[in-house]
Amino acid sequence: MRTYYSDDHRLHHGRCELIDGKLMPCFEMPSRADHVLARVQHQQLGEVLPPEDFGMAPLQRVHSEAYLAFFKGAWDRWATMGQDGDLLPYTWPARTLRQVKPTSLHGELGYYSFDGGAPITAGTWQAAYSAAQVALSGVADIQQGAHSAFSLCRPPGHHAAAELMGGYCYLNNAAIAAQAFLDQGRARVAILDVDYHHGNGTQSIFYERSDVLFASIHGDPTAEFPFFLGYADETGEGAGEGLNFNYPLPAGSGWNDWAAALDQACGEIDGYDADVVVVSLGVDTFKEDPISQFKLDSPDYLLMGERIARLGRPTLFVMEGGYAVEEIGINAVNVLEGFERAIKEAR
Ligand code: Q9C
Ligand code: ZN
Repeated sequence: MRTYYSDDHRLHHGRCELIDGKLMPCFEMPSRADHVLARVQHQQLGEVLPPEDFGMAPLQRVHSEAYLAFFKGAWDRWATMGQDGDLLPYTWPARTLRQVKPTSLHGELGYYSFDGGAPITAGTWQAAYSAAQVALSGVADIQQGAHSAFSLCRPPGHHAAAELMGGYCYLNNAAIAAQAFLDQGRARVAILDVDYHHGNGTQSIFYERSDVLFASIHGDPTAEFPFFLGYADETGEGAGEGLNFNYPLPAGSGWNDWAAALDQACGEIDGYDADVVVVSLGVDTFKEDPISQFKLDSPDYLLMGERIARLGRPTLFVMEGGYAVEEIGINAVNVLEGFERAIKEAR
């Protein structure tokens, strides 16, 4: 399969995040994408191509114009204030507070974010914009007949909602891709989110929709980020009722428990008869991941890819999390190699 990748991801390099009461270097760093790209090339997965530019319209199908304009312009406002450090929010409209949009930079930033984990730097907009184009280029490849494609997006996207950044995410690459598939004539899209963290942004975007099924396997939100979404009783609403599937698993879960949840999710995708599958491919389920609590090992990712292949549907893989930087390439590409191996064996 072909890989889509842009060097623009390097333009986003946050300095630090708050972990256990300390400011630590950001886990979501440029070398993550470098390791994945190096592994794609080493394993000769297929061609590596730069994204095409599909412009703002497909982003506006998922995110509001006001949110996009705020994100695009935030750094210049910050720089105009004489600042050059990372722009980070520190106040949010939580319970008892009003959902008003203030006019000051930090007021607006609090309004448009849900945590302090998504720093805006000078190049964050361009990096996130290009990551969305990387996702859209994978869509175009599949629309032109490819059975699968890999969008090596960075920064990741699945925590970003229509008008919220957070959890290292700004633009929801997988949601933008899913919406593009629908806009280009597909009727039913399934998003399978295998990142360790619940894809709260993606879930919220499609929660009341019947044209997108969302299934996510993740750390139990009673104990894990993002804490406030991702419970098993969130099944969708309105037209989307019965099309949202959360599989929260406890800390320490290994491949057997994880694979049982994957089987269930795949059963739902088969029942829905999705025209295309978008995989939010986070590999922070790895046993050595520094911020996660699952116990998957590198060979398990081959099996993950094989199981996804058995859905027998066109599949776009969109890179999300994974912070064990040395192994992220092996693990992510193992999913793709397992997928391709199963496709070849089925032929
Ligand atoms: N003590 C993605 O994987 N906070 N985002 C972790 C650990 C945020 C993860 C704090 C984790 C966000 C795309
Ligand atoms: Zn994650």
